[in-house]
Amino acid sequence: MPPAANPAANITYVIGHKNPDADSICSALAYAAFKEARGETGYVAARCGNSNARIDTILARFQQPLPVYLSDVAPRVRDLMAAHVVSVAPNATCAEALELIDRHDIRLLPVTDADRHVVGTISLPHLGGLFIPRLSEPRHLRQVNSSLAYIVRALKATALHLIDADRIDEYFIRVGAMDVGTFWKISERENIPAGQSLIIVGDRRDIQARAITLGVRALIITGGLGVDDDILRLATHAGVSVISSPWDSATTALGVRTATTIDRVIEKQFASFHPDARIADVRRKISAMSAPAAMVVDDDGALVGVLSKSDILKPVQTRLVLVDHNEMTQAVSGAEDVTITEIIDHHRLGSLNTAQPILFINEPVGSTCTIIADLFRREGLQPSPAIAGIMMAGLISDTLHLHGPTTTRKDAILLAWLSEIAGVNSKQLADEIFNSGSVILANPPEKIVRSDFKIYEEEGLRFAVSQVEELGFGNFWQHAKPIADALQGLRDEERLAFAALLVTDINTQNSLLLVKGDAGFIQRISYAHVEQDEIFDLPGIVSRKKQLIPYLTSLLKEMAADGTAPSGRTPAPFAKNRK
Ligand SMILES: [Mn+2]
Repeated sequence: MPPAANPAANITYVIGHKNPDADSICSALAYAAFKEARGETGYVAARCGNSNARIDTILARFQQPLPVYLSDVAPRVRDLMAAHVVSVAPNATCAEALELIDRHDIRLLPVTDADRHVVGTISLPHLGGLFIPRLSEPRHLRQVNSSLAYIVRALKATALHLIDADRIDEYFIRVGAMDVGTFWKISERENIPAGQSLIIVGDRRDIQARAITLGVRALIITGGLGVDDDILRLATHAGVSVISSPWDSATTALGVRTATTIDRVIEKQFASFHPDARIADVRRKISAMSAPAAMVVDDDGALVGVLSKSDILKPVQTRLVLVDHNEMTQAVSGAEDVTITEIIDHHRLGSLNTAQPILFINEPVGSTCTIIADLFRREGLQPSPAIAGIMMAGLISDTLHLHGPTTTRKDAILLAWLSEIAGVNSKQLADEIFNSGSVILANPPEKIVRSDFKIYEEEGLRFAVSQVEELGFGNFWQHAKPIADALQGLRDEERLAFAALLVTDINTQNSLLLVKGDAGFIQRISYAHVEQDEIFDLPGIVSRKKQLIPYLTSLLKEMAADGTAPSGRTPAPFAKNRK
């Protein structure tokens, strides 16, 4: 079967992390533009989460589209199955099934009804059972389930006289090659009634006449011979059908048997999968099957493809470039099952591993957009003013307009370079970006704690740190209680050792940290409590990545060393099915 055309075959998605922030979206757009500028085709900017007010403001400012949304990139049955499959009707003959199997080199032929519903399957081994003689059952060997019309078609014969041509019945073949006397005795011994007998006979007037007198169902005259007019008249008068086969008697006998309808050899037990099922989920089932392939059936029960054992070994077509992250916990769902071709990032190294060597650029600068701007500049390529503006926005957003602690000299140099190309003043753009709406005012608490949320793994524990940037802490204090409840909900839902929310004041460059989780862990936090035991004052802390995560990690390491580590709620799901 020819491989199915895959619509995404030549596409590589450039995609940021879950719960995308401005840098994630902007770097995806910028890197896709960089690839295009280099003359590399097929790179498409993508995202795996919703936009927010800040991202909307930036995209509108530079008239860029929101990247394509991908919820899950895990390869599906539909990506690897053979579509456009040949199938056969349940009332087809073995000759027709065999011809399809032969012509299309099929190992498993689906049998479908008029609505494309799968009735069963046919394979060469199933058909073989019908044709390989079992001498202990001679009666069975003579049996043909067919109609005279099918027999004429299978033999490419000439119908000289047909009665009830389309009636499907159980017939028994006899070759009339022996004495007229003994000829019928065997049929009587095997209890085969005349009305179900098909007599294959050559140029033997005596047997032809005798068979007609007995009232057989049909005479099949072999060797392409005609039949005498008086015999034909006799047959017509007796209601016996007469067919002229172009083949000799032995070949005709075999040919008649291929006119048997397939209904007895249809294998009714077959595996079927939905086209949207993940390959990872069907892999074990399909390798354990004895059949060479499974049917792919849609919601209406109609056949849409066939997935064979060899299909699941085909290389997966989906390719990803990860920007602004390198940890699988933050990547789009299913990323572990597809090919990652490049990673461009400015975060700590996580636990990702790949099957092939890849281009991996990791640089401790303020934003991923900084790295991409640097790539443009080093290769002597000039981004369009809009893309330069997009990179400025990612850079400004991640570095708090060069005020954040992750800011490097390189960020400042490239922001100036981009500003020139975009024709945009960076201070003005920063004001537009940071005034583009308070996340706390614009969203319900459940969305606030998830708007920029990342899961980490350390010392075998999963935890999450979310961040919101605000102008002042006023909005936060007004909604602190419901936000704390939502954070508790997030911790329970994601089964985390703890969940934290870093609320950063862009004006003063200070943060508050709200924590829900293990009490022993919360007691370890050495910053001053502001309220209760869960809100801490973090003066001068604005970077989750560079300041907060290393601090939280050091606490977890201390606790592990003391043997007081909080109990991990559940192992990370991605860790167990690593290839
Ligand atoms: Mn970033």
